[in-house]
Amino acid sequence: MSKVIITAALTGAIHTPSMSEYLPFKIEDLIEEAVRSDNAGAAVVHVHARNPEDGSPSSSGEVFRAILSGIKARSNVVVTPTTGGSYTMTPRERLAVVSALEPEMATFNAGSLNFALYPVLEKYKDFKYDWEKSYLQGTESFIFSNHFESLHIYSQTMSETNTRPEIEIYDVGQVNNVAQLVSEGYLKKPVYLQYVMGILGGIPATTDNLLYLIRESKRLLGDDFKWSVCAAGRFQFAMGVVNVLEGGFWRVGLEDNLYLEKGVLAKSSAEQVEKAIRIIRELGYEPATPDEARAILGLKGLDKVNY
Ligand code: KMH
Ligand code: ZN
Repeated sequence: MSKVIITAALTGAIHTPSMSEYLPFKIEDLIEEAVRSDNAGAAVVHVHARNPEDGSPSSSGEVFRAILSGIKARSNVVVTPTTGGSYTMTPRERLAVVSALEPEMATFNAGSLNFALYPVLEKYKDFKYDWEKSYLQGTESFIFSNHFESLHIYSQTMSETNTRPEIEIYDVGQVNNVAQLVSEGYLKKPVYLQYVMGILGGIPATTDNLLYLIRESKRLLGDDFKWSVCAAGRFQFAMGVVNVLEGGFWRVGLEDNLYLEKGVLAKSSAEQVEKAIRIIRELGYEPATPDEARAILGLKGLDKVNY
């Protein structure tokens, strides 16, 4: 039975510090979190940069370099920095990490959508930092822009740096965007997709929708692609199990879900990695090691990065 690639998404740009004391944003905490997730069995860690002072989303090349080189010094895990960044960044600012650090893999958001976080303000009232509330409220008028011109630039840049695009799919039409980019020669098969489910503005996290995404991907792209799923909040574990049973991989981590179980905050992404691996082992699957993930995804190797 093929190995399951488990990804840990450490912090993201969705959750803010006041939502959980365990959400890492300082450089040394992100490095520590990556090592813990590696030790727990993750093959890949997904990294956003945050301002070490106040935890606000950052596109700083220095911060990314400090995080990624700090992880590389202590772990062989595959590191996938974001090109999604946050809505406070321009497309060029979001992409800069790829040209600068030439990572093995980076996210590639395959289309535009509303990306709304403002409803969480019904739950969270008090904030430690003054940027948090306006950041969340600002998503009411946010369109996460990934039009074809930027998709062409992003894919060209990633082929120049031999960085594998981890293609984020938020809704079924974006699978067709990928097919278009393949037909234009901007993306090469076999592609690596990640279905991102349960974002307000994207496809809801249901089993039917996941099976539909897989079926539509096979119809449009053929059978030789690999895929993972990342589902927000309470859907994280249910969608992961379905996806593994369908032959896919699984992303967990505090970027997508702050909880280990109902009402219990996860103390780290590593706790969610451990839980996911307990579950897949009960089902007869084994997690992939970082090097097995490199072989499965055709990554260039940690010795080829620029950090
Ligand atoms: N933020 C997640 C919903 C990215 O960082 O470029 C999807 C993601 C994409 O992680
Ligand atoms: Zn992300």
